[in-house]
Amino acid sequence: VPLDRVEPSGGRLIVVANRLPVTCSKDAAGKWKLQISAGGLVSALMGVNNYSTLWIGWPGIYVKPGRDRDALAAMLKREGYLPVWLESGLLDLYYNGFCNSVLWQLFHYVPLQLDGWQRLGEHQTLQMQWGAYQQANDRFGEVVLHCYQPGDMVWVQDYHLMLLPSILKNAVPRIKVGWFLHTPFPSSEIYRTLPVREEVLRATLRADLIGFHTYDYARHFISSCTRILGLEGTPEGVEDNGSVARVAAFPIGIDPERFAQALETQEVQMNIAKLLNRYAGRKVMLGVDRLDMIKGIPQKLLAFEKFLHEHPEWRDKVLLVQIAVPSRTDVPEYQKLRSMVHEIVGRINGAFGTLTYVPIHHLDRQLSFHELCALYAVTDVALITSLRDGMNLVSYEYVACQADNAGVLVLSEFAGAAQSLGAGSILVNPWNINDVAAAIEDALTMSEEERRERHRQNFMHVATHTAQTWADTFISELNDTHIEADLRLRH
Ligand code: ADQ
Repeated sequence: VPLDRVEPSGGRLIVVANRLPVTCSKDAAGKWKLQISAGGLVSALMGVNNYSTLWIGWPGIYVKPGRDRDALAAMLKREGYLPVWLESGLLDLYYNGFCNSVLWQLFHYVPLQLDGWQRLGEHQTLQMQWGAYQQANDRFGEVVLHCYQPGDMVWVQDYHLMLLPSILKNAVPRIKVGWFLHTPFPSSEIYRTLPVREEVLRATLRADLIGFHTYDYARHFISSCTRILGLEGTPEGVEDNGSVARVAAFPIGIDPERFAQALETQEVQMNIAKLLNRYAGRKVMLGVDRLDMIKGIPQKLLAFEKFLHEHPEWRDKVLLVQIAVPSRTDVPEYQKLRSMVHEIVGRINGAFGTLTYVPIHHLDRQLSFHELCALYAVTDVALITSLRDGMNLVSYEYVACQADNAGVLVLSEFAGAAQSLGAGSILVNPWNINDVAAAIEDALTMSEEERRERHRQNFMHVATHTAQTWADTFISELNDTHIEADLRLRH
Protein backbone atom coordinates (compact mmCIF):
# COMPACT_ATOMS: atom_id res chain seq x y z
CA VAL A 1 0.00 0.00 0.00
CA PRO A 2 1.60 3.32 -0.94
CA LEU A 3 1.98 5.12 2.36
CA ASP A 4 0.32 8.31 1.20
CA ARG A 5 -2.88 6.37 0.54
CA VAL A 6 -3.15 5.19 4.12
CA GLU A 7 -4.04 8.47 5.77
CA PRO A 8 -5.24 11.69 4.27
CA SER A 9 -2.39 14.17 4.60
CA GLY A 10 -2.72 17.87 5.15
CA GLY A 11 -5.03 17.63 8.18
CA ARG A 12 -4.71 20.20 10.91
CA LEU A 13 -2.34 20.12 13.84
CA ILE A 14 -4.22 20.35 17.13
CA VAL A 15 -1.90 21.36 19.97
CA VAL A 16 -3.34 20.68 23.41
CA ALA A 17 -1.59 22.29 26.38
CA ASN A 18 -2.72 23.17 29.88
CA ARG A 19 -2.52 26.88 29.10
CA LEU A 20 -3.34 28.76 25.90
CA PRO A 21 -0.43 31.00 24.85
CA VAL A 22 -2.53 34.09 25.38
CA THR A 23 -3.58 36.43 28.20
CA CYS A 24 -7.21 37.57 28.21
CA SER A 25 -8.21 40.83 29.88
CA LYS A 26 -10.75 43.62 29.47
CA ASP A 27 -10.08 47.16 28.32
CA ALA A 28 -11.56 50.25 29.98
CA ALA A 29 -14.71 49.92 27.88
CA GLY A 30 -15.22 46.35 29.09
CA LYS A 31 -14.24 44.81 25.76
CA TRP A 32 -12.09 41.68 25.72
CA LYS A 33 -8.50 41.99 24.52
CA LEU A 34 -5.94 39.29 23.92
CA GLN A 35 -2.23 39.46 24.40
CA ILE A 36 -0.46 36.63 22.67
CA SER A 37 2.63 35.45 24.52
CA ALA A 38 5.33 35.02 21.93
CA GLY A 39 7.76 32.30 22.88
CA GLY A 40 9.73 29.39 21.50
CA LEU A 41 6.85 26.93 21.63
CA VAL A 42 4.38 29.27 19.96
CA SER A 43 6.65 30.33 17.13
CA ALA A 44 7.85 26.78 16.57
CA LEU A 45 4.37 25.39 16.30
CA MET A 46 2.97 28.29 14.32
CA GLY A 47 5.71 27.84 11.76
CA VAL A 48 5.18 24.13 11.17
CA ASN A 49 4.90 23.61 7.45
CA ASN A 50 1.90 21.94 5.82
CA TYR A 51 -0.37 22.22 8.82
CA SER A 52 -2.73 24.84 10.03
CA THR A 53 -2.55 24.89 13.79
CA LEU A 54 -5.30 24.98 16.36
CA TRP A 55 -4.56 25.43 20.07
CA ILE A 56 -6.65 24.02 22.87
CA GLY A 57 -6.06 25.02 26.50
CA TRP A 58 -7.18 26.84 29.60
CA PRO A 59 -7.40 30.59 28.85
CA GLY A 60 -6.07 31.61 32.26
CA ILE A 61 -9.40 32.88 33.59
CA TYR A 62 -12.86 31.55 34.24
CA VAL A 63 -15.86 33.26 32.66
CA LYS A 64 -19.38 32.11 33.55
CA PRO A 65 -21.45 30.69 30.65
CA GLY A 66 -23.30 33.49 28.87
CA ARG A 67 -22.81 36.34 26.41
CA ASP A 68 -19.52 37.48 27.91
CA ARG A 69 -17.99 34.01 27.61
CA ASP A 70 -19.30 33.65 24.05
CA ALA A 71 -17.71 36.97 23.08
CA LEU A 72 -14.33 35.89 24.43
CA ALA A 73 -14.59 32.43 22.88
CA ALA A 74 -15.38 33.97 19.48
CA MET A 75 -12.39 36.28 19.73
CA LEU A 76 -10.10 33.39 20.71
CA LYS A 77 -11.44 31.24 17.90
CA ARG A 78 -10.52 33.86 15.30
CA GLU A 79 -6.90 33.46 16.42
CA GLY A 80 -7.07 29.64 16.32
CA TYR A 81 -7.53 29.15 20.09
CA LEU A 82 -10.23 27.00 21.66
CA PRO A 83 -10.69 27.51 25.42
CA VAL A 84 -11.23 24.78 27.99
CA TRP A 85 -13.23 26.29 30.87
CA LEU A 86 -12.21 25.15 34.34
CA GLU A 87 -14.04 26.61 37.33
CA SER A 88 -11.87 27.62 40.27
CA GLY A 89 -12.62 24.65 42.57
CA LEU A 90 -11.72 22.15 39.85
CA LEU A 91 -8.72 24.19 38.73
CA ASP A 92 -7.31 24.36 42.25
CA LEU A 93 -7.50 20.60 42.79
CA TYR A 94 -6.32 19.71 39.29
CA TYR A 95 -3.65 22.35 38.66
CA ASN A 96 -2.32 23.47 42.05
CA GLY A 97 -3.13 20.07 43.49
CA PHE A 98 -2.41 17.04 41.35
CA CYS A 99 -0.26 18.74 38.68
CA ASN A 100 1.95 20.97 40.76
CA SER A 101 1.94 19.45 44.25
CA VAL A 102 2.16 15.84 43.10
CA LEU A 103 3.43 15.31 39.54
CA TRP A 104 5.70 18.36 39.25
CA GLN A 105 7.39 17.48 42.56
CA LEU A 106 7.76 13.79 41.82
CA PHE A 107 9.07 14.33 38.28
CA HIS A 108 11.79 16.58 39.76
CA TYR A 109 12.78 13.93 42.32
CA VAL A 110 11.03 15.56 45.29
CA PRO A 111 9.48 12.59 47.13
CA LEU A 112 5.79 12.64 47.91
CA GLN A 113 4.97 13.93 51.36
CA LEU A 114 1.94 13.34 53.47
CA ASP A 115 1.27 17.03 53.96
CA GLY A 116 2.30 17.74 50.36
CA TRP A 117 -1.11 16.65 49.14
CA GLN A 118 -2.85 18.84 51.61
CA ARG A 119 -0.71 21.93 51.33
CA LEU A 120 -3.42 23.89 49.55
CA GLY A 121 -6.02 23.53 52.25
CA GLU A 122 -6.95 21.10 54.92
CA HIS A 123 -9.62 19.49 52.84
CA GLN A 124 -7.63 18.44 49.80
CA THR A 125 -6.81 14.77 49.67
CA LEU A 126 -4.92 12.98 46.96
CA GLN A 127 -8.13 11.20 46.09
CA MET A 128 -9.84 14.53 45.40
CA GLN A 129 -6.90 15.86 43.43
CA TRP A 130 -6.73 12.71 41.34
CA GLY A 131 -10.48 12.91 40.71
CA ALA A 132 -10.07 16.51 39.57
CA TYR A 133 -7.14 15.55 37.33
CA GLN A 134 -9.31 12.94 35.62
CA GLN A 135 -12.19 15.37 35.30
CA ALA A 136 -9.99 18.13 33.89
CA ASN A 137 -8.43 15.74 31.37
CA ASP A 138 -11.97 14.75 30.33
CA ARG A 139 -12.83 18.43 29.78
CA PHE A 140 -9.81 18.87 27.49
CA GLY A 141 -10.85 15.68 25.71
CA GLU A 142 -14.36 17.00 25.08
CA VAL A 143 -13.02 20.14 23.41
CA VAL A 144 -10.59 18.15 21.23
CA LEU A 145 -13.27 15.67 20.16
CA HIS A 146 -15.71 18.46 19.44
CA CYS A 147 -13.42 20.00 16.82
CA TYR A 148 -11.61 16.87 15.61
CA GLN A 149 -11.83 15.94 11.95
CA PRO A 150 -10.36 12.77 10.38
CA GLY A 151 -6.79 13.45 9.23
CA ASP A 152 -6.07 15.89 12.06
CA MET A 153 -3.06 15.22 14.24
CA VAL A 154 -3.25 15.84 17.99
CA TRP A 155 -0.13 16.84 19.92
CA VAL A 156 -0.64 16.75 23.68
CA GLN A 157 1.82 18.71 25.83
CA ASP A 158 3.18 17.92 29.26
CA TYR A 159 2.38 16.31 32.62
CA HIS A 160 -0.95 18.10 33.01
CA LEU A 161 -2.54 15.93 30.33
CA MET A 162 -1.20 12.42 30.72
CA LEU A 163 -4.66 10.83 30.55
CA LEU A 164 -5.66 12.55 27.32
CA PRO A 165 -4.12 10.00 24.89
CA SER A 166 -6.37 7.29 26.31
CA ILE A 167 -9.48 9.51 26.40
CA LEU A 168 -8.97 10.35 22.73
CA LYS A 169 -8.14 6.81 21.59
CA ASN A 170 -11.17 5.39 23.38
CA ALA A 171 -13.39 7.78 21.47
CA VAL A 172 -11.63 7.56 18.09
CA PRO A 173 -9.31 4.51 17.83
CA ARG A 174 -7.60 5.79 14.65
CA ILE A 175 -6.89 9.27 15.99
CA LYS A 176 -3.23 10.31 15.61
CA VAL A 177 -1.97 11.32 19.06
CA GLY A 178 1.48 12.33 20.26
CA TRP A 179 2.48 13.31 23.80
CA PHE A 180 5.55 15.28 24.82
CA LEU A 181 6.86 15.81 28.36
CA HIS A 182 8.63 19.13 29.10
CA THR A 183 9.91 18.06 32.53
CA PRO A 184 12.26 15.19 33.34
CA PHE A 185 10.74 11.74 33.65
CA PRO A 186 12.26 10.37 36.88
CA SER A 187 13.84 7.04 37.64
CA SER A 188 11.27 4.27 38.04
CA GLU A 189 12.31 4.05 41.71
CA ILE A 190 10.84 7.51 42.24
CA TYR A 191 7.95 7.16 39.82
CA ARG A 192 6.70 3.95 41.40
CA THR A 193 5.83 5.77 44.62
CA LEU A 194 2.90 7.48 42.83
CA PRO A 195 -0.28 5.87 44.20
CA VAL A 196 -1.95 6.00 40.77
CA ARG A 197 1.15 4.92 38.87
CA GLU A 198 -0.53 2.26 36.72
CA GLU A 199 -3.48 4.38 35.66
CA VAL A 200 -1.27 7.26 34.57
CA LEU A 201 1.19 5.09 32.64
CA ARG A 202 -1.47 3.05 30.89
CA ALA A 203 -3.29 6.17 29.76
CA THR A 204 -0.18 7.88 28.40
CA LEU A 205 0.92 4.69 26.64
CA ARG A 206 -2.09 4.91 24.35
CA ALA A 207 -0.31 7.70 22.45
CA ASP A 208 1.27 6.68 19.13
CA LEU A 209 4.40 8.63 19.92
CA ILE A 210 5.79 9.61 23.33
CA GLY A 211 8.58 12.18 23.43
CA PHE A 212 11.09 13.40 26.03
CA HIS A 213 13.94 15.92 26.00
CA THR A 214 16.67 13.31 26.61
CA TYR A 215 17.36 9.59 26.18
CA ASP A 216 17.65 9.22 29.94
CA TYR A 217 14.07 10.37 30.49
CA ALA A 218 12.88 8.04 27.73
CA ARG A 219 14.78 5.16 29.32
CA HIS A 220 13.26 5.90 32.76
CA PHE A 221 9.80 5.93 31.23
CA ILE A 222 10.36 2.60 29.48
CA SER A 223 11.68 0.98 32.67
CA SER A 224 8.67 2.27 34.59
CA CYS A 225 6.45 0.53 32.03
CA THR A 226 8.37 -2.72 32.21
CA ARG A 227 8.66 -2.77 36.01
CA ILE A 228 5.28 -1.45 36.99
CA LEU A 229 3.10 -2.76 34.18
CA GLY A 230 5.17 -5.82 33.27
CA LEU A 231 5.21 -4.77 29.61
CA GLU A 232 8.00 -5.36 27.17
CA GLY A 233 10.44 -2.60 26.29
CA THR A 234 11.66 -2.78 22.69
CA PRO A 235 14.30 -0.63 20.94
CA GLU A 236 11.37 1.35 19.54
CA GLY A 237 9.37 1.88 22.70
CA VAL A 238 6.89 -0.15 24.71
CA GLU A 239 4.81 -3.04 23.45
CA ASP A 240 1.39 -3.69 24.89
CA ASN A 241 -0.77 -6.46 23.44
CA GLY A 242 0.77 -6.23 19.99
CA SER A 243 0.55 -2.45 19.72
CA VAL A 244 3.68 -0.39 20.16
CA ALA A 245 3.87 3.07 21.70
CA ARG A 246 6.97 4.60 20.18
CA VAL A 247 9.16 6.32 22.78
CA ALA A 248 11.99 8.63 21.74
CA ALA A 249 14.02 11.74 22.59
CA PHE A 250 13.24 15.06 20.92
CA PRO A 251 15.39 17.75 22.54
CA ILE A 252 13.65 21.10 22.34
CA GLY A 253 15.42 24.31 21.25
CA ILE A 254 14.67 28.01 20.84
CA ASP A 255 14.10 30.32 17.90
CA PRO A 256 17.62 31.86 17.73
CA GLU A 257 16.62 34.24 14.91
CA ARG A 258 14.14 35.95 17.22
CA PHE A 259 17.00 36.82 19.57
CA ALA A 260 19.40 37.80 16.77
CA GLN A 261 16.79 40.17 15.34
CA ALA A 262 15.97 41.64 18.75
CA LEU A 263 19.65 42.41 19.33
CA GLU A 264 19.61 44.57 16.19
CA THR A 265 16.73 46.73 17.38
CA GLN A 266 17.31 50.22 18.68
CA GLU A 267 15.48 49.44 21.90
CA VAL A 268 17.79 46.56 22.81
CA GLN A 269 20.87 48.52 21.73
CA MET A 270 19.83 51.37 24.02
CA ASN A 271 19.32 48.94 26.90
CA ILE A 272 22.73 47.40 26.20
CA ALA A 273 24.43 50.82 26.26
CA LYS A 274 22.77 51.69 29.57
CA LEU A 275 23.77 48.39 31.18
CA LEU A 276 27.37 48.58 29.92
CA ASN A 277 27.62 52.03 31.43
CA ARG A 278 26.14 50.86 34.70
CA TYR A 279 28.43 47.82 35.02
CA ALA A 280 31.61 49.41 33.63
CA GLY A 281 34.78 48.06 35.23
CA ARG A 282 33.08 45.02 36.76
CA LYS A 283 32.36 41.48 35.61
CA VAL A 284 28.70 40.56 35.65
CA MET A 285 27.16 37.13 36.16
CA LEU A 286 23.53 36.44 35.33
CA GLY A 287 20.82 34.14 36.66
CA VAL A 288 17.34 34.08 35.09
CA ASP A 289 14.90 31.62 36.59
CA ARG A 290 11.30 31.15 37.51
CA LEU A 291 11.27 31.26 41.30
CA ASP A 292 10.90 27.52 41.75
CA MET A 293 12.57 25.01 44.08
CA ILE A 294 13.92 23.09 41.09
CA LYS A 295 15.97 26.03 39.84
CA GLY A 296 18.43 25.88 42.78
CA ILE A 297 18.50 29.63 43.44
CA PRO A 298 19.49 29.39 47.16
CA GLN A 299 22.29 26.96 46.23
CA LYS A 300 23.55 29.42 43.61
CA LEU A 301 23.57 32.29 46.11
CA LEU A 302 25.44 30.21 48.69
CA ALA A 303 28.08 29.35 46.10
CA PHE A 304 28.52 33.04 45.23
CA GLU A 305 28.78 33.85 48.93
CA LYS A 306 31.49 31.21 49.33
CA PHE A 307 33.32 32.59 46.30
CA LEU A 308 33.29 36.14 47.70
CA HIS A 309 34.37 34.85 51.05
CA GLU A 310 37.35 32.96 49.64
CA HIS A 311 38.33 35.55 47.03
CA PRO A 312 38.56 38.97 48.63
CA GLU A 313 40.38 40.16 45.49
CA TRP A 314 37.13 39.75 43.53
CA ARG A 315 34.95 41.76 45.92
CA ASP A 316 33.81 44.96 44.26
CA LYS A 317 34.86 43.50 40.89
CA VAL A 318 32.05 41.03 40.19
CA LEU A 319 28.32 41.12 40.71
CA LEU A 320 25.44 38.74 40.18
CA VAL A 321 22.23 39.90 38.54
CA GLN A 322 19.56 37.40 39.59
CA ILE A 323 16.13 37.66 37.99
CA ALA A 324 13.63 35.40 39.74
CA VAL A 325 10.16 35.59 38.24
CA PRO A 326 7.54 34.74 40.87
CA SER A 327 5.50 31.69 39.97
CA ARG A 328 2.75 29.69 41.73
CA THR A 329 2.61 32.47 44.31
CA ASP A 330 -0.40 31.03 46.14
CA VAL A 331 1.50 27.89 47.17
CA PRO A 332 3.09 28.21 50.66
CA GLU A 333 6.29 26.37 49.60
CA TYR A 334 6.92 28.97 46.93
CA GLN A 335 6.30 31.80 49.42
CA LYS A 336 8.84 30.21 51.78
CA LEU A 337 11.36 29.92 48.98
CA ARG A 338 10.94 33.60 48.18
CA SER A 339 11.62 34.61 51.80
CA MET A 340 14.63 32.33 51.95
CA VAL A 341 16.09 33.86 48.78
CA HIS A 342 15.49 37.39 50.11
CA GLU A 343 17.19 36.50 53.36
CA ILE A 344 20.32 35.11 51.71
CA VAL A 345 20.54 38.05 49.27
CA GLY A 346 20.26 40.49 52.20
CA ARG A 347 22.94 38.66 54.14
CA ILE A 348 25.40 38.63 51.22
CA ASN A 349 24.77 42.25 50.27
CA GLY A 350 25.15 43.27 53.92
CA ALA A 351 28.40 41.36 54.36
CA PHE A 352 30.17 42.11 51.07
CA GLY A 353 28.57 45.34 49.83
CA THR A 354 30.11 48.79 50.14
CA LEU A 355 28.67 52.28 49.78
CA THR A 356 29.18 52.01 46.03
CA TYR A 357 28.91 48.26 45.39
CA VAL A 358 26.04 45.82 45.79
CA PRO A 359 27.15 42.23 45.04
CA ILE A 360 23.69 40.87 44.13
CA HIS A 361 21.07 42.73 42.12
CA HIS A 362 17.99 40.69 42.75
CA LEU A 363 14.74 41.32 40.87
CA ASP A 364 11.49 39.55 41.66
CA ARG A 365 9.74 40.22 38.42
CA GLN A 366 9.19 39.40 34.78
CA LEU A 367 11.39 41.33 32.35
CA SER A 368 10.31 42.43 28.93
CA PHE A 369 11.78 40.46 26.06
CA HIS A 370 13.98 43.41 25.08
CA GLU A 371 15.32 43.92 28.62
CA LEU A 372 16.08 40.21 28.83
CA CYS A 373 17.96 40.19 25.49
CA ALA A 374 20.11 43.14 26.60
CA LEU A 375 21.00 41.38 29.85
CA TYR A 376 21.83 38.17 28.01
CA ALA A 377 24.10 40.13 25.67
CA VAL A 378 26.15 42.16 28.17
CA THR A 379 26.82 39.65 30.94
CA ASP A 380 30.07 37.69 31.22
CA VAL A 381 28.84 34.50 32.84
CA ALA A 382 25.46 32.74 33.08
CA LEU A 383 24.93 30.70 36.25
CA ILE A 384 22.35 27.95 35.80
CA THR A 385 22.21 25.70 38.83
CA SER A 386 18.91 23.81 38.46
CA LEU A 387 18.56 20.85 40.83
CA ARG A 388 16.53 19.18 38.07
CA ASP A 389 15.30 20.76 34.84
CA GLY A 390 13.67 19.12 31.80
CA MET A 391 15.87 21.09 29.43
CA ASN A 392 16.39 24.75 30.53
CA LEU A 393 15.94 27.20 27.71
CA VAL A 394 17.56 30.12 29.50
CA SER A 395 20.92 28.48 28.77
CA TYR A 396 20.06 28.37 25.05
CA GLU A 397 18.86 31.98 25.05
CA TYR A 398 22.06 33.12 26.74
CA VAL A 399 24.20 31.38 24.13
CA ALA A 400 22.10 32.85 21.31
CA CYS A 401 22.83 36.40 22.55
CA GLN A 402 26.55 36.01 23.23
CA ALA A 403 28.01 36.11 19.72
CA ASP A 404 30.13 39.21 20.52
CA ASN A 405 31.05 38.56 24.12
CA ALA A 406 31.51 34.76 24.16
CA GLY A 407 30.40 34.63 27.80
CA VAL A 408 30.80 31.44 29.81
CA LEU A 409 27.92 29.13 30.64
CA VAL A 410 28.09 27.47 34.06
CA LEU A 411 25.49 24.75 33.81
CA SER A 412 24.01 22.20 36.18
CA GLU A 413 24.58 18.60 35.19
CA PHE A 414 20.96 17.98 36.25
CA ALA A 415 19.49 20.14 33.49
CA GLY A 416 18.58 18.35 30.25
CA ALA A 417 20.66 21.04 28.50
CA ALA A 418 23.81 19.52 30.04
CA GLN A 419 23.47 16.76 27.46
CA SER A 420 23.43 19.17 24.54
CA LEU A 421 25.56 22.10 25.76
CA GLY A 422 27.80 20.10 28.12
CA ALA A 423 30.94 20.24 25.98
CA GLY A 424 30.91 24.02 25.71
CA SER A 425 29.94 24.74 29.32
CA ILE A 426 31.42 24.32 32.76
CA LEU A 427 29.27 21.57 34.24
CA VAL A 428 28.59 21.61 37.97
CA ASN A 429 26.79 19.67 40.66
CA PRO A 430 24.65 22.47 42.16
CA TRP A 431 24.56 20.71 45.54
CA ASN A 432 28.33 20.99 45.79
CA ILE A 433 28.80 24.62 46.81
CA ASN A 434 32.62 24.29 46.56
CA ASP A 435 32.32 22.96 43.04
CA VAL A 436 30.10 25.86 41.93
CA ALA A 437 32.35 28.43 43.66
CA ALA A 438 35.35 26.96 41.82
CA ALA A 439 33.41 27.08 38.54
CA ILE A 440 32.69 30.77 39.13
CA GLU A 441 36.41 31.40 39.46
CA ASP A 442 37.20 29.37 36.33
CA ALA A 443 34.55 31.22 34.37
CA LEU A 444 35.77 34.66 35.46
CA THR A 445 39.40 33.92 34.66
CA MET A 446 39.00 31.86 31.48
CA SER A 447 41.16 32.94 28.54
CA GLU A 448 39.41 34.62 25.66
CA GLU A 449 40.55 31.86 23.32
CA GLU A 450 38.93 29.17 25.44
CA ARG A 451 35.76 31.22 25.88
CA ARG A 452 35.43 31.68 22.12
CA GLU A 453 35.98 27.99 21.43
CA ARG A 454 33.40 26.93 24.03
CA HIS A 455 30.93 29.50 22.82
CA ARG A 456 31.42 28.33 19.24
CA GLN A 457 30.47 24.76 20.20
CA ASN A 458 27.42 25.86 22.13
CA PHE A 459 26.31 28.29 19.45
CA MET A 460 26.56 25.63 16.73
CA HIS A 461 24.20 23.49 18.73
CA VAL A 462 21.69 26.24 19.53
CA ALA A 463 21.66 27.42 15.91
CA THR A 464 21.00 23.98 14.48
CA HIS A 465 18.72 22.41 17.11
CA THR A 466 15.92 24.93 17.11
CA ALA A 467 12.34 24.88 18.32
CA GLN A 468 11.36 24.57 14.67
CA THR A 469 13.45 21.43 14.09
CA TRP A 470 12.08 20.01 17.35
CA ALA A 471 8.48 20.49 16.26
CA ASP A 472 9.11 19.35 12.66
CA THR A 473 10.87 16.18 13.82
CA PHE A 474 8.22 15.26 16.35
CA ILE A 475 5.37 15.87 13.93
CA SER A 476 6.90 13.99 11.03
CA GLU A 477 7.73 11.07 13.30
CA LEU A 478 4.19 11.09 14.69
CA ASN A 479 2.89 10.93 11.16
CA ASP A 480 5.17 7.99 10.26
CA THR A 481 4.50 6.13 13.51
CA HIS A 482 0.80 6.44 13.04
CA ILE A 483 0.97 5.18 9.46
CA GLU A 484 2.86 2.09 10.67
CA ALA A 485 0.36 1.53 13.48
CA ASP A 486 -2.51 1.92 11.05
CA LEU A 487 -0.99 -0.65 8.68
CA ARG A 488 -0.60 -3.09 11.58
CA LEU A 489 -4.22 -2.51 12.52
CA ARG A 490 -5.32 -3.37 8.99
CA HIS A 491 -3.35 -6.64 8.74
P1 ADQ B 1 10.59 26.44 32.58
O1 ADQ B 1 10.73 25.72 33.87
O2 ADQ B 1 9.74 27.63 32.58
O3 ADQ B 1 10.09 25.46 31.41
P2 ADQ B 1 12.96 27.31 30.91
O4 ADQ B 1 13.15 26.26 29.90
O5 ADQ B 1 14.26 27.85 31.42
O6 ADQ B 1 12.14 26.82 32.19
O7 ADQ B 1 12.13 28.48 30.25
C1 ADQ B 1 11.86 29.68 30.93
C2 ADQ B 1 11.41 30.74 29.92
O8 ADQ B 1 10.90 31.86 30.66
C3 ADQ B 1 12.54 31.23 29.05
O9 ADQ B 1 12.08 31.36 27.73
C4 ADQ B 1 12.89 32.60 29.65
O10 ADQ B 1 13.30 33.55 28.70
C5 ADQ B 1 11.59 33.03 30.27
N1 ADQ B 1 11.89 33.84 31.47
C6 ADQ B 1 12.45 33.40 32.59
N2 ADQ B 1 12.61 34.42 33.45
C7 ADQ B 1 12.13 35.53 32.86
C8 ADQ B 1 12.00 36.90 33.24
N3 ADQ B 1 12.38 37.40 34.42
N4 ADQ B 1 11.45 37.74 32.38
C9 ADQ B 1 11.05 37.30 31.18
N5 ADQ B 1 11.14 36.04 30.77
C10 ADQ B 1 11.67 35.16 31.59
C11 ADQ B 1 9.73 24.05 31.31
C12 ADQ B 1 10.75 23.07 31.87
C13 ADQ B 1 12.10 23.30 31.24
C14 ADQ B 1 11.98 23.16 29.72
C15 ADQ B 1 10.85 24.03 29.19
C16 ADQ B 1 10.60 23.78 27.70
O11 ADQ B 1 10.83 23.17 33.29
O12 ADQ B 1 13.06 22.38 31.72
O13 ADQ B 1 13.21 23.57 29.10
O14 ADQ B 1 9.65 23.79 29.89
O15 ADQ B 1 10.37 22.45 27.43
